[in-house]
Amino acid sequence: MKRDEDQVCLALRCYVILNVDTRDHAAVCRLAEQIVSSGATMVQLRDKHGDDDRITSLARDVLPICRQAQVPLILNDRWHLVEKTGVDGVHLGADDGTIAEVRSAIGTEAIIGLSIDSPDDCEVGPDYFGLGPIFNTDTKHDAGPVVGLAQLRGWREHIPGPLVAIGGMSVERAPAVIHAGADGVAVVSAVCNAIHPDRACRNLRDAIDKALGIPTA
Ligand code: TZP
Ligand code: MG
Repeated sequence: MKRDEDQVCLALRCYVILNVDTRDHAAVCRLAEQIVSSGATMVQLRDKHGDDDRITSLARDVLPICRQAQVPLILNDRWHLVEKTGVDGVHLGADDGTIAEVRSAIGTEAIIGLSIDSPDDCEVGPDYFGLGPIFNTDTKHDAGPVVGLAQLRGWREHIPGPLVAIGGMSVERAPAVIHAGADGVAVVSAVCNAIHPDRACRNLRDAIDKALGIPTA
């Protein structure tokens, strides 16, 4: 995928984060298959506790699944594994290295996302920003204060680039989040913990595309 803004915005629409800590290898691959064939536009592998070998081995098996569906695959935090695994990019937090350092290590073609709590955290250089938690979440225990829809709307014009909103996302909430200015929705539990992740993902994608006024593929 090219790193131009329009392409990144399209890829951010239905961004599914696979928390891999709680799933075995085969379950992660199964879930990846389900979501990329049900409308996910970007996939992230997130593992806060596992070692590099595990994420490397997962990335190598999930990458062909994503490639076949033409869905970019992003690693959370571990930018030092981007080149080794061949994934499309990395999502960084405030403590994960500077954008310049990461860019020079992973090259000009890789996608870099940056988590922000507010427009004050924006830096020059990421391909997209991730703002949250927009709503309460049980998934990230150290998440900052809830942003809410009103602040999202007010802050949008002060965030200089593609924006994905995260935290407590659901099919019911997604339209309001898009109307408040986000280019897409990043989600963990509403898709991955659903009884039918494929249906949950498809419904979410449809709601997002409808709110964006894009005919669903
Ligand atoms: N960053 C801010 S909130 C969050 C992350 C990783 C967790 C989102 O998970 P959920 O289950 O979609 O609320
Ligand atoms: Mg991080």
